[in-house]
Amino acid sequence: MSVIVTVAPTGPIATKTDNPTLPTTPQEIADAVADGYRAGAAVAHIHLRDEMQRPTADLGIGRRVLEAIADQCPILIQLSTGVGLSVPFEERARLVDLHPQMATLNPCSMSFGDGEFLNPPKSVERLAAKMRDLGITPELEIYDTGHLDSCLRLRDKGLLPEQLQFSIVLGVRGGMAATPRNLLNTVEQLPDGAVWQVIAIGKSNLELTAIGLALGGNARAGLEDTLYVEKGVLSAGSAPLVTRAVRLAEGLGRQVATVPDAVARLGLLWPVQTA
Ligand code: KMH
Ligand code: ZN
Repeated sequence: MSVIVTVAPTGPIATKTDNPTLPTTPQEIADAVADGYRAGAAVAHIHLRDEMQRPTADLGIGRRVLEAIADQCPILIQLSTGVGLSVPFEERARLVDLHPQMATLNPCSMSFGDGEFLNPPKSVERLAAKMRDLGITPELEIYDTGHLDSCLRLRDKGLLPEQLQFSIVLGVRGGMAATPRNLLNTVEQLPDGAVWQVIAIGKSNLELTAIGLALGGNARAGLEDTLYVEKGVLSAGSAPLVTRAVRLAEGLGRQVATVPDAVARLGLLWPVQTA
């Protein structure tokens, strides 16, 4: 089974002070995505920043980022509706009006580091229904086992597509710790046929990405999840992290998915652009 690699160049938290190569302007984000695409990524997970580097759900900035990416490469777009802890849910949810092929769906509220990540049940249901109606594939973010149960309830209500796609998020303070045991425990509970990847935050990023690949999962790579390419060495952008994930996959005898491969595996409803 091929490996879908997702590049995640900019998360909600780090700034250029943490890593000067973190992209924050639309052009910088697009350039980082294009570098990730050339290194082997088929999907781009996108967070937006305003001119002060703050997370934003501004539709104008979103449009500029998507246009700048499309100018450079045909990578599949997955917009984060997680956006950042400071942005209210309804603003975050409006991002799907930009019609990405995919968007994240965070099923539950939780503590997140020192803050709170608010995803009220009825609002999550409304967003899932809107994504279903727009043909946008949700990536379901699982930070703890109860989150998987919540997703399965959404499925049972007819709010999710047949092909389920999960991210198992490990290492957020407030969610599961980044341990092999937590990863395995979650993988074992996923429904048959689900597509999944590991999002390993922080210093266990490499090890848990490798274990996820060995277990048959996909991989996510980029400065959103770790700022370092090896212990004590800041990564010069996200491409070295994508290259590292590609090497891991190939070392395990797994091929890296192209954009059309990823469209087929993820059951996406949108046509593929060709370069
Ligand atoms: N930032 C990660 C902890 C999202 O953007 O909606 C999880 C994530 C989810 O990437
Ligand atoms: Zn994200």
